[in-house]
Amino acid sequence: MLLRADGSLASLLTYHRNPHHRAGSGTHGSGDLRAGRRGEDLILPVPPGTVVRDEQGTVLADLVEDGQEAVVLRGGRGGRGNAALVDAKHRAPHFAEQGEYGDEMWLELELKLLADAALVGFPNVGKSTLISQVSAASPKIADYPFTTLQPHLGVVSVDGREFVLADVPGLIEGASEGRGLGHEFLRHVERASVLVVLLDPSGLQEHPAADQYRILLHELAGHLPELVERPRLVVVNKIDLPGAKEIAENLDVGEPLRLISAATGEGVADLMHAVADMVEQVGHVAPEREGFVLHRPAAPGFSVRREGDRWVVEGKAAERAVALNDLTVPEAADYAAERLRRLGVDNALEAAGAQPGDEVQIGELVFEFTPDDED
Ligand SMILES: Nc1nc2c(ncn2[C@@H]2O[C@H](COP(=O)(O)OP(=O)(O)OP(=O)(O)O)[C@@H](O)[C@H]2O)c(=O)[nH]1
Ligand SMILES: [Mg+2]
Repeated sequence: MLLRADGSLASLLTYHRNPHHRAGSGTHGSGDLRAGRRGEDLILPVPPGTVVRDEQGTVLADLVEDGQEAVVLRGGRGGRGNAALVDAKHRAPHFAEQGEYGDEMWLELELKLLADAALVGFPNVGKSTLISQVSAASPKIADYPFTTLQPHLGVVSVDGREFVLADVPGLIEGASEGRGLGHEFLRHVERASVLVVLLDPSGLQEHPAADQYRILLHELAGHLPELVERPRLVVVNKIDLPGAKEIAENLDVGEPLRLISAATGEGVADLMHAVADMVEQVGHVAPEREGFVLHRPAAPGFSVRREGDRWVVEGKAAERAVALNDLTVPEAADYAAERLRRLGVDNALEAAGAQPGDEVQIGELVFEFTPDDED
C-alpha cells in the first residue's frame, strides 16, 4: 500500500468517513512453471502535510510535498512456481509456494498545520466569525478581544477546490516586539502562503480602519520582512453595521478593498473565490519542515517463544519459508527446513533452549525440532 501526497487534497475527511482500505492478495504459484501474481498495490492519496504513524505511534512517513510517496505496507507476494524453487538439491520440484495475504495494520494519519491562507487582524474584527461561516471550524466568538488564543484551521470548499484557512489570534500594536503574545501568534502566520487582512470600520476598535492596516503591516514586517511581500487580500468586515459601508467605501489604503459582513454573509462567497484563486496561483504551501522523512517498516523477521511445551516461531519470513503448498512431499519439507535454517530459525531455537525432539510450530505447521549438525 502506497500513500501519496496529493496537492489537490486539503483534508483527511475521506479517511474519517471511510477508514478501511485493502490491497489485493498474491495468488498462488503453480506447478506448471507459473509464478503467482503479486497482490496489486493500493494507492491512497493524502494531503501534503500528512504524518503517517503506525499503531505504536512510530512515524512511518512524513509526506510534505505534492507527489511524495511512502510504501507503508507491501501487498502479498505471489507464490513462486515450481520453476523458481529449483536449486542444486531440487532439480524438478513438485511443489510450489502459496500466495501470501498482504499485511494489515492500522495507520494514524495526522495533518500538520499547513494553512494556505491566514486571517490577520486586530482582536474583535470578526476573524472567528468569518471562518465559522465558511468552514466547519467553530472557534469561540465573543465581543471582547483575545477570544481566540490558538489558531483554528478550517477547510474551505469553493466549487470543487479546497484550501485551508487559519483563524489566527488577534494582533495588536507592538505584536512584533512580543506584546499580547505577538511572536507566538505571528508564527502561525508565517506558514500561510496568502494573507487575508481583516479591518473593522466600526467605532468599537481603538484605531480607525486605515490605521489598523498601517499598524498590521508594520507588525508583520517587524516580525518577518518577507511577510509584507506575501500575496494578500484586504477586507473590510462588519459592513452591515450602521454607517460602516460609507466608511469602507471612502477608505483608501492604496490597495483594492473587499467589503463583507461575516455576520450576514454579504460578500463572503466572492471573497472565498478570490482567496481560492490566489491560493491556486501561489501554489499550496511549501512548509518549512526538515523535508521528507521516510521511515520504512522494520524488515520482516521472526521471533521465538515458548508456549507450554511447544516452541512457537512467529514472523513473516519464517511463515513464508513453510508456505509451500504441500509439505507432505518430502522434498518440499526438506526445502522448507533448509530455508528455516538459513534464516537462523534453528540457531534461535537452540539459543532459546530447544532440545532435539521438541515440538515447533510455525503458522499451521507443527514439526519436531531436528537441529542440523552441519553448522
Ligand atoms: N455586526 C457585525 N458583527 C460582527 C461581524 N463579524 C463579527 N462580528 C462580531 O464581532 C465580535 C468579535 O467577533 P470574533 O469573530 O470573535 O472576532 P475575532 O477577530 O475572532 O476576535 P479575537 O479572537 O479576539 O481576535 C463578535 O461579537 C461578533 O459577533 C459582522 O460582520 N457584523
Ligand atoms: Mg477569534
